[in-house]
Amino acid sequence: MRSERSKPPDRFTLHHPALGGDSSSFAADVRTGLLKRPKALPPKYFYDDLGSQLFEAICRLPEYYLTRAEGEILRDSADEIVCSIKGPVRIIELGSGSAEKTRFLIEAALHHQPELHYVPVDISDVSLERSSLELLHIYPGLRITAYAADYFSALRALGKERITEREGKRTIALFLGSNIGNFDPEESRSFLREVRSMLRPDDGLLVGADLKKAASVLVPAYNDALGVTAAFNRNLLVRINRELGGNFDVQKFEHRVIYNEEHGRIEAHLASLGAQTVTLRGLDLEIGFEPGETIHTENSYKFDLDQLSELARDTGFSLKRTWFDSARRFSFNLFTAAGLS
Ligand code: AVJ
Repeated sequence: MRSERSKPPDRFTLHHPALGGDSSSFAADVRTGLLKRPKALPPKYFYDDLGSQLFEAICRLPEYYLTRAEGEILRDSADEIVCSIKGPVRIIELGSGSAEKTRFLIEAALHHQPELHYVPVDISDVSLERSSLELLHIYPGLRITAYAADYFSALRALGKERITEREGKRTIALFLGSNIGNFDPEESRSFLREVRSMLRPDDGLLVGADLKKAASVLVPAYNDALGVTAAFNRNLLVRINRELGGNFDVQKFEHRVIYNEEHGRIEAHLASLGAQTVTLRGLDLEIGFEPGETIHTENSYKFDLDQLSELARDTGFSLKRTWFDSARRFSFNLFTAAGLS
């Protein structure tokens, strides 16, 4: 007799832990950000449905080396990475996006165990649903519990569910794609401490981090010739228009990118072409722009190995091992949870 595996829908659960709070926090964050001097908006709001798809297009651009470098590491080392955590595992992924590269790790885990519980977290529920159904279709041994939320709401929900204490398995948490680059040094510390508090000693956290390199390589990666990254950045204004009743003239804002050497980060801005006033009906707000005035929309920090091991040490982990692509552009860092003292 053939044993029947359950069909995808039975193996898939989607949670919305932050539901209700979501659109109101977008409104509040946009108000706060546009009243700041200099003006600034949080990058997590890039990822509406179109924004998520534009980001996937960015990952295919010739200038955006990060995705290919990361793919190279995973292709070569997924097995080694999974094997450095002993015993059967579950995989939690923070910011799973299309989860394309995660397949290497899922496959490596399924070489050693018949079934795998995968717990992706992403701010876009459309991406989550799409990628999860695809994965369930490919891997009959997979079960998925997905969380559509920002990182902090999801971590809170995961902590409450005590997911990492169940099934007698170790956890490998994934934070890939240099997503950590969006955080300031203090933010990345509070985030990693939060992750650490959900994990148990000897669990692992795999951190993908882009490495410091020449500005002549970094800047084009964030200011590509086709203008896809420019569209990704300006789509934030399109989203504000749609969801908050704004009247931004998107053509009157230009995508600007600099490498800030002092902070070791790429910065993205939207610069106002001329003096203009924008109305946000949903916020009952009018915002003036001077010619050339900017909205700071994103930081992408670049790392060296000292910073990464310091980051691990500061947050209850130790940096156990680092993998590189052949050109040493990108790094995969295995943080293991140290015992809490
Ligand atoms: C998704 C945060 C890793 O900073 O490289 C890509 C986002 N922004 N191009 C990055 C991004 C512009 C990306 N991360």
